Amino acid sequence: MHLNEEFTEGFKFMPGYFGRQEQKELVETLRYLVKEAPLFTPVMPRTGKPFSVRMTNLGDLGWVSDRNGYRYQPQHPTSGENWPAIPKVLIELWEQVGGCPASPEACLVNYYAPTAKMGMHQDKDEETFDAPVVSVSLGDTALFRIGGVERSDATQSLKLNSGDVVVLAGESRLCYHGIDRVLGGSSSLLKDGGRLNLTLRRVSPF
Ligand code: MD3
Ligand code: FE
Repeated sequence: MHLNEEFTEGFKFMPGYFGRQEQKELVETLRYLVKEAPLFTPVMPRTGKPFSVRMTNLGDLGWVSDRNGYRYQPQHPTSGENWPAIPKVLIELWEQVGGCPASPEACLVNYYAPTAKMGMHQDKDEETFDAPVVSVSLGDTALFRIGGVERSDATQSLKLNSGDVVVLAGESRLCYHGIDRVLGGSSSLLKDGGRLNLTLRRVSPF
């Protein structure tokens, strides 16, 4: 396999990082946390067009999008409560694979129904790009696409399966990326199907 070398500098793909039992435990933890901080449907700035992906966050800061724009904030947009803490297993993952001396401040939780997708975008709302983004996929397989730092750059596709971890550091941190589709019914991990993606992030400079 030569996948990593074909991708941009700093991109690390770790297929099957979490085994089935660890995935089940993580989903149980997330089920509890999502009761505390329910999934919400973000909308596009200005237009108010809803995302097909539903979201929530864990940690000191969470990413939200509404008619006023994209930003990180300490509170859930509808309950006004602080986000729940990032669970220990995810802090340990960051420490093991992130190569970053500072702790993650945000864990964005994306839920994809089998029909959901995410258009090509860059993650640029953070105040530092020196920290990596660490992603965990759970549930149905997704077709992930990653390009370069310019929207017009060539792209490559990769299937993200349940339990896979991706680390986006270095140049890959600012590459365009998106989810073209979810392969409904490809995993039995989530009883109602679909896919969860967790992204651990650092927002503030360190
Ligand atoms: C490449 N999430 O939340 S995870 C996002 O599967 C996001 O839900 C996708 O894009 C998902 O912003 C992709 C893998 C990923 C995450 C962050 C990245 C790839 C990235 C940041 C920079 C470059
Ligand atoms: Fe992204």
